[in-house]
Amino acid sequence: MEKKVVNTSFGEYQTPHIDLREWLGRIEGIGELKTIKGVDWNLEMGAVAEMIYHAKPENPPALLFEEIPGYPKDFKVLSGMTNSAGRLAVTLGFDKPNGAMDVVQSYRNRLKDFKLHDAEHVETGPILENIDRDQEVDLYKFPVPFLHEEDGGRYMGTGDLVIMRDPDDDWINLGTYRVVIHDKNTVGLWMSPGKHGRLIREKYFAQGKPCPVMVSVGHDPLLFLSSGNEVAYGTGEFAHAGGHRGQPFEVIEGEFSGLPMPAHAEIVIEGEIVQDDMRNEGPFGEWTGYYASSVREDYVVKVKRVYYRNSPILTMARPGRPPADYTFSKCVVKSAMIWDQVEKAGLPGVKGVWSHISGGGRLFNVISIEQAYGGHAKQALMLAAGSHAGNYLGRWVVVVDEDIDPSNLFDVNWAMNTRCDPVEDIDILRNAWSGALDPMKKPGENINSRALVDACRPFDWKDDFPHVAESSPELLEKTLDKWGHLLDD
Ligand SMILES: Cc1cc2nc3c(=O)[nH]c(=O)nc-3n(C[C@H](O)[C@H](O)[C@H](O)COP(=O)(O)O)c2cc1C
Ligand SMILES: [Mn+2]
Repeated sequence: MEKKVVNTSFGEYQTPHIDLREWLGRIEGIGELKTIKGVDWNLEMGAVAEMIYHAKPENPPALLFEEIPGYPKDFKVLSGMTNSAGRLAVTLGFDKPNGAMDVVQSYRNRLKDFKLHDAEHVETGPILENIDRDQEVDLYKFPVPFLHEEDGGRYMGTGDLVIMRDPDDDWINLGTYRVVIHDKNTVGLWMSPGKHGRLIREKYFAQGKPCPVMVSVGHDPLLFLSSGNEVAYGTGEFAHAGGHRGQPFEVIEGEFSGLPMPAHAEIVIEGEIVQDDMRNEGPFGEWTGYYASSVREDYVVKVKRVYYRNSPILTMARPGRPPADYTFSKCVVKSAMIWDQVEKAGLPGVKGVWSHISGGGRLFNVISIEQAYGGHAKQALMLAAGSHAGNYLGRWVVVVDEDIDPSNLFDVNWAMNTRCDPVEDIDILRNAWSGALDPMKKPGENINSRALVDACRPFDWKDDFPHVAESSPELLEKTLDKWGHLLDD
């Protein structure tokens, strides 16, 4: 791989990082890795992650669980990979940020002129260090966590990459979809209607064929960022993550399916989804903060191969009542993607986008604009709600003026309280894309409604709108100069 030296404000790196292990060294270097020994896979790991991510929503470390009881000493689990502004910046190769909006800006700037890098096929790599075939497959050899008390099983795939090939157009999709262990060589894979993996599975099934699939459950977090967020249909997420990396990811073809796996992944399972075996899947504590999808029958994957590195690291993302161990990073990437998509759809004057953590990066999205014409605010609402990144399982979209920081919930709420006339300024969209995880939906219902909230000053009399009762920047500066010391104690 080409090595180039890049100076970032973190220091000098040989970038990009080659794999999860090199990346772990870097985040340890910025003081954001916490190693914890002796935590049990059975509920403890999930509860410890919840405890830390709830207690320290600002800048929590990544958690590396080591010496997990009942497992080989060198098998590890990693939680909260990208869940801070600093770790996101290291992962994506940005300068040291001043908070979340800085990372949103950098990500969105990169997307303006983004070049995809298709994966490069290689013959060998560390993922081939160990291969279990057919009858040798035993998924219980890994310290897979049982995450929440009411879960229907041990979820091996949470911070995962589900890898599939479109049988018609031959592109490779990655999606992050939950994977539960049913028995030593069978897993359940839940993909919500409309997700690319599910559309692909339906194509194989329509042809009467099983659907080949691979799941990486330990890998470079850069891949997770592309896999777990909405990249356009037909654009391969390997190529998308390679675009961020500035060079291709190396992939190796699997023995069973020929699908590509990251050459530097930690653990990859390979097999096929079959039509003639259905088993109970769920419930699972989810990102909305509820056990929202009930137990139902779903298709399963028959696992034929397991590839893993020596001393493997399983990557975990534990959804649950927010904030969870991945929600911050989801919100950053989501905000930047919505910003990029509304701009590419022609919206001018966007000052910021923030997808709030309380909504899991989907349910409460705010866009701020500098209004330039009547209807501009409504256009912003419709595009933010309709963009591919902002569409699935949304609820509230709010547009605010440029003086409101969309990530500051207090100020957004103040704008809603003072610049919005509900009868005029709230529109309801019906029959929008939702899914089983929506706690407001009955089983089987996959659509919901949206509120589009215009919390901007009314454009037609914006200049006559009451002035904000706060000191002018000049008076504020003078006051700070003379009296700022009063803030010191
Ligand atoms: C940690 C995490 C877990 C997720 N779990 C699921 C899941 O179980 N099923 C699902 O349909 N989407 C899930 N998603 C959302 C999808 O990964 C996301 O919508 C992504 O865009 C799917 O890829 P696709 O656009 O190629 O379908 C999850 C996302 C994250 C970040
Ligand atoms: Mn996709």
